[in-house]
Amino acid sequence: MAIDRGIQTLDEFTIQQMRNFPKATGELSGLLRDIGLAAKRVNVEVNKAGLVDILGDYGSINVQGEEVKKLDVFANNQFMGVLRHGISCAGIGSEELDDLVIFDDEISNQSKYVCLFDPLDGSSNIDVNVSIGTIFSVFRRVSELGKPATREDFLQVGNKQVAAGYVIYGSSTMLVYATRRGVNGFTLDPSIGEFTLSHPDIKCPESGKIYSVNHGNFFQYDKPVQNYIDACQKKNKSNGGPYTQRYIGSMVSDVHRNLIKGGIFMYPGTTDKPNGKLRLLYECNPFAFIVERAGGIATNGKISILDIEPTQVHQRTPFFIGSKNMMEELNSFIQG
Ligand code: P6P
Repeated sequence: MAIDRGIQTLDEFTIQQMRNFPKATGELSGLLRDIGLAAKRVNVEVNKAGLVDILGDYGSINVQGEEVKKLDVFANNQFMGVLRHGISCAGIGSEELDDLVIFDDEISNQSKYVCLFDPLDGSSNIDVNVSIGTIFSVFRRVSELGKPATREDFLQVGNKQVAAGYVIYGSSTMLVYATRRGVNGFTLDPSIGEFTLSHPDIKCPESGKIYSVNHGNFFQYDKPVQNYIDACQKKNKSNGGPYTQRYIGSMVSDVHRNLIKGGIFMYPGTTDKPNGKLRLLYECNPFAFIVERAGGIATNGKISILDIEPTQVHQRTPFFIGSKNMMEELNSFIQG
């Protein structure tokens, strides 16, 4: 007799996915459940950030040279904590940590995966109540199990990711993650305190009418990028427009909106910062994996983000991501 269990929770969904792979050890499912738990704890603090003294600066500067917000540190510690004490992760890299943290204990050294995090992206928006998010990337280790994880486990090309996802702390709290089997979205149901499947099998619309870029840097962009932005502004009913410009300044929100509605997000290189601002390993790679699994495209303006061979944990890259047809039009401007 079929039992109607109602909407699937994240835990039920990951276990269902594991049942589809009889040889699965359950480590990846367990890792995703650990991330979901940490996200729920962060969500509580983000939702009351205006009420307690968790706002404001932590008084330190991170490796990026940016003021560290107290919530940044709290979020980093939550994700690092659940993974260090879980059974699925051998170590992490994080925007908030100068270098990698190898867990190096008997259980962790047997774990198959490593994770990279931006624990709270867009944290400069915390004090003004704009949506922020967590971004994560998961690799299978290339080093010998039973020994501590190594730098090579983390510096893998993006198309080697086994999973990637993000949490958006917005009007509702959502966790979206991708594996090679597809992209699924879960919305936190406060009545049961569980992420529940709300957006099964997400596909990025092939076309869109939203372009997302910081116009303040326009005159620092390369000419082809300027020409594409100019073309976006000239779209009308006769050539697939009119387009709308939307830029929240919180990448998780901007990319999530485009993933659902269609659109393009750009953080190009500038004359001041030729490699742009966004970090490859824990911002661009995970979103590129997610959006490409959903049918979109992500590049650095020249090659697929997922083909970039990383050399440093915090390296930056120009970033263009979104609907297939919009990315192909951008590429036609860049190719000239
Ligand atoms: P700018 C937030 O600090 C962030 O890393 C991304 O979330 C966001 O897309 C970008 O920076 C915004 O940068 O230079 O346009 O303010």
